[in-house]
Amino acid sequence: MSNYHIKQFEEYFQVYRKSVRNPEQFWEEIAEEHFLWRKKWSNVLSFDWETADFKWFEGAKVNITENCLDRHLQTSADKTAILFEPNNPNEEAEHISYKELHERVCQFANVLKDKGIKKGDVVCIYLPMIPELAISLLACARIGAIHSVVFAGFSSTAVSSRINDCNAKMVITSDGSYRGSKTIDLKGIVDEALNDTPGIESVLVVKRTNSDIDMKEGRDHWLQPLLDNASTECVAEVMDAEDPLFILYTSGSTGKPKGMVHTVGGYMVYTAYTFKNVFQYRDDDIFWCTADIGWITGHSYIVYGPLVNGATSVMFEGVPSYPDYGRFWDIVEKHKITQFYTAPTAIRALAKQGTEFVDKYDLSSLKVLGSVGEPINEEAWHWYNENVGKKKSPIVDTWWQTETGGIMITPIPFSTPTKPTYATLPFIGVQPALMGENGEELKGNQVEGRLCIKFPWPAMARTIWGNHQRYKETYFSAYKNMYFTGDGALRDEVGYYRITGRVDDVIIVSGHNLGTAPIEDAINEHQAVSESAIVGYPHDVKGNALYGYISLKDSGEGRDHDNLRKEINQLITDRIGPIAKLDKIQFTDALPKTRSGKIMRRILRKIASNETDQLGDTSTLLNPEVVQRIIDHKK
Ligand code: 6R9
Repeated sequence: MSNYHIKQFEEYFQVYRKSVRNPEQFWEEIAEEHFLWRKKWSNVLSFDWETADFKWFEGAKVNITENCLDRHLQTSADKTAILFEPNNPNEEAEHISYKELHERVCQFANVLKDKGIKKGDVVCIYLPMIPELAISLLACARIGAIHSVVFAGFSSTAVSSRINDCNAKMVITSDGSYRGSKTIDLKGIVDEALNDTPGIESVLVVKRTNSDIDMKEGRDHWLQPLLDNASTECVAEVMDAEDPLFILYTSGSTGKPKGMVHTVGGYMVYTAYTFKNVFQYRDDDIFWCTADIGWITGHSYIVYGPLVNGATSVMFEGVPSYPDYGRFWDIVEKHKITQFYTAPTAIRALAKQGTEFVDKYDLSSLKVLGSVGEPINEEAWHWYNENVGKKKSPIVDTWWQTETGGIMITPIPFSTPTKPTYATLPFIGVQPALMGENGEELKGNQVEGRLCIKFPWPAMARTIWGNHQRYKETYFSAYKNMYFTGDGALRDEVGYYRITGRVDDVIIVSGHNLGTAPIEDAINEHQAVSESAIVGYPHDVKGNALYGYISLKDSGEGRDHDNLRKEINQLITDRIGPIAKLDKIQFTDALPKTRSGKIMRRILRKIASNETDQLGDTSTLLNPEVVQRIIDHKK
């Protein structure tokens, strides 16, 4: 009867058919049987594509932390919920049981309340991958505050713009963070960000690196003494299923990042259900997702999905190359990891080191391998399959997005036959469509088009914080009655999907989405720059690297180009963060433009990728002669 755990390919098809034939009934059954609700819904789903309004489990009352924590106390209080592996391999790993996690979340939640945080307030979290990060998310959720995690590699400008966009009242940060052999001054970055954030009333600071930092009287508070005085019990706030759970920013093709809003009920059901099936999670498994909780992958598959299922979820503070390139495999062996979920960029970086490191460790505990964040190329797929999975562990190439909340296209391990570079088949309840140039749906197999989803699913983002109009325009206006993903995809002869990459101005570098517009805005701030265009080009480790074409005022007469390059990358680091730095910068006197004045990025992309034989007709450009000059001076 229960469709909660799918174990066979046949079963996948059966359940899939059922889920699309009657989605409401399907999701109602899943929701009813496997979650703790304070009150049942009055309506499973209502939606309107025109206004872009979607509601799941309307009328239901729930608190996600009761599903993540309280519910497991009777059956598995002593089971490890979070297994924390510190940056330094000589520092002991920390096993936090469900009971302890429950207490620590409650204490933290009481501290938040004590500092005036109430249901509906937004709390910005800027923390490294330490247990307090997961705990702070749950503490917010406990009292109905909305968390907005900002990846702790973002710059102070990126932090302040996100804080102001969602009007956060509090920041949770740490004195510093460890990343490999480096110590990063997180609190300094926050201090700088807060020069410009009128809404922030208080800052909670976790002690991690014992760095010497400034604490602003009245605003900044060390967390630990507050926790010490807080009760380990905190009644969970009863939330509506459609109340916001969190905001998470993602890059868009235009300037400002989009604060995607996820709500409690649907997100809970979908992340839990995908976690269980996509990773074939069983009770004694030790699940490790290497993402940072600053990204959606960490939200859904380090924190919520695993904890709702009562799983043991590993959190790793460090980097794959420290103290050496064997660190991931050392952790797999040490903690007997059963599911390992990482990004192609990490696989490529490790594969570059040969097999010396990976061969040293016993990886026999592994059962399922996962990949996420960008297309996985054939070579990386085989390296992963042979050297990590020893050709025994299926690779789940999972396609999804911040906006989708959970995994959307993926094999089910031990069921779906995998195929390198293919995300294979839609997950239960997911109805993909490929759209052609003229807005028509491409039916049948062996077609390639723009990937859309033509029926709502429980974990879809409900809006962009403070800008529903932008949500509607970005995702629901390209095609009628469907969600447009921004990705291109093809469907092969058996119906398997392969994601071919972004079709908009978002470039995925090392698995991080970067919008070209904000990078160009940062560059254009430089007083010597007249305009700029950023494109991606293939890179063997990062997937894509960034190539900047920059035209200078006065044609850059008498300028020191090396120095300019440094200044421009520094500006990008300051405005966005080091992940957005350009790999190559070419100065030019002009950029190729259409007659309507649009920069022809398509041509610039071809030049950056050394495909100058495929430029097509450039004669219709406003300034075709510029193209040859750019080719002649290519970096
Ligand atoms: C979960 C996550 C979303 C974009 C998405 C697509 C790319 C993610 C992929 C993949 C090919 C996969 N992407 N998974 N491309 N194969 N398995 O990464 O969310 O950071 O919002 O990025 O990442 O282009 O549109 P997010």
